[in-house]
Amino acid sequence: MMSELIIKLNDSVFGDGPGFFVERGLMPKTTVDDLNSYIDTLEPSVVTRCTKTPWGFGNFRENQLVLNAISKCELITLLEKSYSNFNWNHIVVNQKSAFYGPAVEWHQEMCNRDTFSPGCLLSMWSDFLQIYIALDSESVDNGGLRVVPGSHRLGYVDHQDFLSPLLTHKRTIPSVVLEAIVSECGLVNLTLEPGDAVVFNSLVVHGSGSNASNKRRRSIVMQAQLKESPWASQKFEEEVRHRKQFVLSAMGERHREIAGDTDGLYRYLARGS
Ligand SMILES: O=C(O)CCC(=O)C(=O)O
Repeated sequence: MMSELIIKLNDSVFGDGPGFFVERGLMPKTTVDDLNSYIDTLEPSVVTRCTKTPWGFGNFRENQLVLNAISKCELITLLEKSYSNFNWNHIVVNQKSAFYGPAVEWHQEMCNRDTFSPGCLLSMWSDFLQIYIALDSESVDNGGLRVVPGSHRLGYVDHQDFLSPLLTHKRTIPSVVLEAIVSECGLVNLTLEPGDAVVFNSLVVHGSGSNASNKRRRSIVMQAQLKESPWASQKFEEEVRHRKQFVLSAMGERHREIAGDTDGLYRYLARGS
């Protein structure tokens, strides 16, 4: 099993393969059920704007109950044993609530390297591993994860600053770049059952659509740090400043548009104008 996993990681994830693999039933069904029941009791830490539907529940990397649940996943315990400096950078739950779950922008994980590992170089992309575990059934209909196979072979691609539907700073791949990448690599709409996992590298392009269906899409999104890397505090401070400043300036721009044109904005919708 150990050698099988290492082969899969070396070939499919870090080598010339698709950059990801799907591990069916990684988390046992009873563990998924227990985890869902636990999350149901939590107050969300992030909700969608206006509709106030839950989106996030904070970082669980020090939550013993969640750590126990993920320790039930054989592949994860094997990973922890295989890498001497194995660590979780983040373990979060993304919940796309029925009807109002927001889309996730198209990106490569490395675009946010100065948040999760400030100062690390792009050449260190294989020091990180993404693990995504579905806690609900998901497909493209309820905003399931979509990946661009083999996109890591293109290296790091252009990203632009982006204001997410939750009004947070994100980075996303410009549409012309994305079109070129997808026409070269294709696009996979994953269909996952609760407990199925997707293991992918930090350069694979991925994103997901909004959830307008009546089915919740909840998942665990984890990032493993496989090797130790130095923490550049100044880079981190700059990153935080940049991310805050972008949101303030994008919202300020919108504020000024509205303040300068209150009537015009609605007049074209009004009868008789
Ligand atoms: O929740 C999603 O659809 C995207 C998750 C994601 O960006 C990730 O797993 O790294």
